[in-house]
Amino acid sequence: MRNEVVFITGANGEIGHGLLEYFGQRDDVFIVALDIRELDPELEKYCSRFIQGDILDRNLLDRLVTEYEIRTIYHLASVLSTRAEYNPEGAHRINVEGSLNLLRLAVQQAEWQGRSIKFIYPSSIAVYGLPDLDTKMRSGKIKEYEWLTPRTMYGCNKLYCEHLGRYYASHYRQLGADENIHKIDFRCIRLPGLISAQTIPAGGTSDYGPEMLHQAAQSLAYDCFVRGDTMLPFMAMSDAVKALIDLWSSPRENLKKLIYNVTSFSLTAQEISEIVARSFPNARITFTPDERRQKIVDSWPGELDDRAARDDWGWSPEYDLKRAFEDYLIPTITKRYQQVV
Ligand code: AKB
Repeated sequence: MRNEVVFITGANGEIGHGLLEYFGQRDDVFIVALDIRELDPELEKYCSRFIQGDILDRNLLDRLVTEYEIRTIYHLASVLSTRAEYNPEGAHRINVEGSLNLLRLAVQQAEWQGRSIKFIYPSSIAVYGLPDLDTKMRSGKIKEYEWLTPRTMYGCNKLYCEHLGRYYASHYRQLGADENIHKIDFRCIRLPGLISAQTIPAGGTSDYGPEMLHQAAQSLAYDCFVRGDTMLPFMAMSDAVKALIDLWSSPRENLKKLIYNVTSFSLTAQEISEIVARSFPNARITFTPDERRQKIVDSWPGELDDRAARDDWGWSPEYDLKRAFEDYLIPTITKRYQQVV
């Protein structure tokens, strides 16, 4: 009998670190991990196998079918919002064609195994596109079906991949001869900005939150690229991992939706800087808004409505604002840079 394999793309990324650590502690789940970059040596012990490779390489993905019984795919690999704007077509290839390749792998696995495969997809607040700041300020908590008019390539890609997931879950090959085809068990969360104590993000537009914190912890100056009054929803990285695990383990019959908002706390860039300055007295934080990146965050919701996730699968973050900074981020980051020095 082959072991249950969880296949994780983008394994070396920020969320990948947390997920690998979680599954690595379990002895009933084997991880096959993929990333375009080398894997952080710290993570190697958690993987049955690591493959350095490209999600656009269909031959590589095809070979997996003969080797593993993949029950779950966590498709984390993507090009984030700021980076994607410098090469929109390249980002589209990775974010959309790459996702399609993974959905195709899920279908192949489902056919071989005669059952449906869980496909866990982290989407983003970038799928939303509020038309102006005034609307953002007036709109309050945004629900899953509101303002789906993204202004970034990354947001368009995430939204489209949500639709692809819905298609593979409900309508795949709907005119084909085989009506009993195993559909994909697609499960998606829309994540807010994430703040990790262990890793530093790259290429996103909500990055000012974690950047401020990590720079201050190293006594380095930070010039924030958005206005102080910019409000976004955020979440501690460990809660993002928790959400991805909780959604994975939830019985399918409890899930009334395919796509759920999840959030923890909302605060302004100024509020983050004040918390950071209180914890790191050497912090030097200034604000020089970059008008174009500002427009991107102004189009993202200030707050998310995650009632559906709470009702359907019991979503509840472990870290509210106070706990996130006081119990997790500040102590862990402090320790991290003390060790480096
Ligand atoms: C980004 O800033 O692109 C990401 C996101 C909000 O999905 N962190």
